[in-house]
Amino acid sequence: MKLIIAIVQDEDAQRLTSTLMNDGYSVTKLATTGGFLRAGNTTFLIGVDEDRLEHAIELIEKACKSRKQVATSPSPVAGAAGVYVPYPVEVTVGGATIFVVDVEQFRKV
Ligand code: 2BA
Repeated sequence: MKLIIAIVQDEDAQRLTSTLMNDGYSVTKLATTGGFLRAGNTTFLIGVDEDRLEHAIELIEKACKSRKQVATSPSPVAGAAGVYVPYPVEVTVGGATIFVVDVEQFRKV
């Protein structure tokens, strides 16, 4: 068995939940926050048998779009006064960031 950890944008989370549930996957959603943008995103935990792993990843790919987001980041120290000046940074986020890890045991007790 494998555990998929998929970090997706909040905008895609509802659609992805429905898609996965309709195909019989068990899903847990966590409300998470990206370290760079400091904005909310959604992390899915999906336990799958190995023969369904690639199909699950295909569903994630289809449901998650990449988008541009603007973040306000502090610049490095400006001048000798040590003042931080915020400036906008445009980054392309997602579709999805996916980790696949081996599950040593899966038990429901
Ligand atoms: P954030 O950390 O908020 O990052 C949002 C987007 O900002 C990233 O999109 C990337 O395009 C950009 N970005 C991140 N760090 C950057 C940096 N140091 N300099 C310039 N741009 C940077 P994605 O790569 O699609 O990542 C989306 C979210 O997935 C991330 O949100 C984070 O929550 C998670 N993530 C991505 N890679 C990860 C990793 N290796 N480990 C854990 N979480 C990760």
